[in-house]
Amino acid sequence: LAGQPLVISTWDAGLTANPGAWRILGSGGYALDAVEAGVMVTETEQTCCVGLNGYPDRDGIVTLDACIMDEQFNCGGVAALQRIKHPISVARRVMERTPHVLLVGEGAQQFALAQGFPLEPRKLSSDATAAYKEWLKTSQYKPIPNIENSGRKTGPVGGASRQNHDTIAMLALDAQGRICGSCTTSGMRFKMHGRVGDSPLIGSGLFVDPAVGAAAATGQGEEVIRIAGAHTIVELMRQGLSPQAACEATMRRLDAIKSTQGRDIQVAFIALNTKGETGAYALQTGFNYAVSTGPTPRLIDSAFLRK
Ligand code: SD4
Repeated sequence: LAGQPLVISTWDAGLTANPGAWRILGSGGYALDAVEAGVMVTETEQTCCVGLNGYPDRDGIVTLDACIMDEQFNCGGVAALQRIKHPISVARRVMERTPHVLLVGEGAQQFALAQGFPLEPRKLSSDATAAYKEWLKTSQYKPIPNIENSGRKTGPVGGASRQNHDTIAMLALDAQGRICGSCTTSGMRFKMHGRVGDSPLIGSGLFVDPAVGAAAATGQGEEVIRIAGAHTIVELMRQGLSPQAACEATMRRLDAIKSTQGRDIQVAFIALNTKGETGAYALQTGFNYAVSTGPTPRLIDSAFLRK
């Protein structure tokens, strides 16, 4: 008997990404195809900070991180990938066509080219150019919490239509009960060249266990890596916690870490279990996520820890 498909993704990018996934899920398709197609929408968007239109690192270079995981522990990722439009699809090829899980930098690009992905021009979007010029005035690396909040402008380059986040993570349950996940990002804006965040790391930015469920993260990647965020959430669900309770318990653990305490950062989690129950939780106000059980997604404001 076919179950009810569902897709959940981070931020308001989900409003356009979820329908991309739903076109596959709604007609009985495979969750893996859905989470790839869904975030490809975001990777293509002009007005979004995921993919090649994203913000560059401190050297002015856009470097992309992504990973994907299916319902059988197969997984693949790319990190610090340059000039390739769809890192999520390269991540899927790493999973399906190599004996490896993660390719980085030049090697990842070489693999992408060998797989037939076109090399895109080395060029910043006009938004990213303006933001980078502005940043160069002070050259301070300062993660801004909730810059991703769609209600908040990103200063000189902000705009009503711009989706102010740097990552989309997506989890999907298909009609056959298969759960898969994807995550793609341009990473923290103005990061050090070569810096890799949580988003391409299986267990940190994304984790899927077919017997339990899946989880994914967004926000300050270093803090997520420190506690292996997505894997921790899935393990707590294995012990019987709901997706919501597991996201909250993991966030409390993150916030209890000495080096994290008192720092003005944002981290957020989403989770999904095999019953189709969902959860989401953020460290601070400003995080939202999109859930679809049909063609039209619902955007939901997340609960958060620090009041
Ligand atoms: C990173 N987790 O590179 C990503 C950034 C992010 O919304 O999620 N921004 O650390």
